[in-house]
Amino acid sequence: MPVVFKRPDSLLDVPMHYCPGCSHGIVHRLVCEVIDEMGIEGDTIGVCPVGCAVMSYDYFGCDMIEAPHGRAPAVATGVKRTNPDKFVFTYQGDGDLAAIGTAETVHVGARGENIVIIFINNTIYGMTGGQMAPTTIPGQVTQTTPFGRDPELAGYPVRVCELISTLTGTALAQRVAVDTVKHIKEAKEAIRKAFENQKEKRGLSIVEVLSTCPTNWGLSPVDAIKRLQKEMIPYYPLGVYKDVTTKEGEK
Ligand SMILES: Cc1ncc(C[n+]2csc(CCOP(=O)(O)OP(=O)(O)O)c2C)c(N)n1
Ligand code: SF4
Repeated sequence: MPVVFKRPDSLLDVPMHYCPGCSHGIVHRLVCEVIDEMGIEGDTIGVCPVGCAVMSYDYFGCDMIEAPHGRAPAVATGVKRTNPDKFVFTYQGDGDLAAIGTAETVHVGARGENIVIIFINNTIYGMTGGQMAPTTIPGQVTQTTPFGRDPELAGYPVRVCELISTLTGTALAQRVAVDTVKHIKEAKEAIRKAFENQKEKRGLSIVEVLSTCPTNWGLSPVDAIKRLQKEMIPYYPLGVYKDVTTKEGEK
């Protein structure tokens, strides 16, 4: 019988530590499907973040390296410049990328580093117990905003794709979600496009994935998906913010 669905070869066959209903596992799978389809497992080097995906080197079958909190784009820059023939990607949460790592993220776009960033936006610090992230939505309750995020006190959220799309060295800035089958398919296409851009030496590609953290949101996995749809997508519209390969694709 023909096999129609299987674990990607580059996704290691081990139990994951992520909570039930967490999006990290889905996104790992999409990255690995792209790596398999492009046949680049032996030529790919990933950079792990600090956050819940800190141990993603246990799951990705390609070479992986660990970066200090927020420094993944800087580490990826060094890895790519010394290994220009390899595919290099970072995998980062919103605390890692948009708080302590803001400078690194902006400057890989400014420099047009030929790397891929997979950005997991779950509007919260997951690993450390649910503190406010730069992406926390106004009114959202977290451990450090128990009455809801008040922009007068805590400022407004950072919209990463919009910000990075303004940089000349950015080839692709696209926001996707993993709440429905249709959106998961689109997310995979965006990740594929990002890796193809690296092959063609087009510059920085960032794919922002609107993701769930049921544990720190205090919701069931099903209700977490509903929150993503009702609260996150309206605040963080899905779409292509920059795509140097299609002028029409730009917002
Ligand atoms: C320099 C430094 N500062 C702070 C921390 C503590 N810390 C570990 S993970 C984390 C936030 C992780 O949140 P996020 O990047 O959104 O990833 P998630 O866990 O939600 O996937 C923080 C603040 C650290 N490890 N190192
Ligand atoms: S704490 Fe949140 S982000 Fe971390 S594994 Fe659990 S659900 Fe996922």
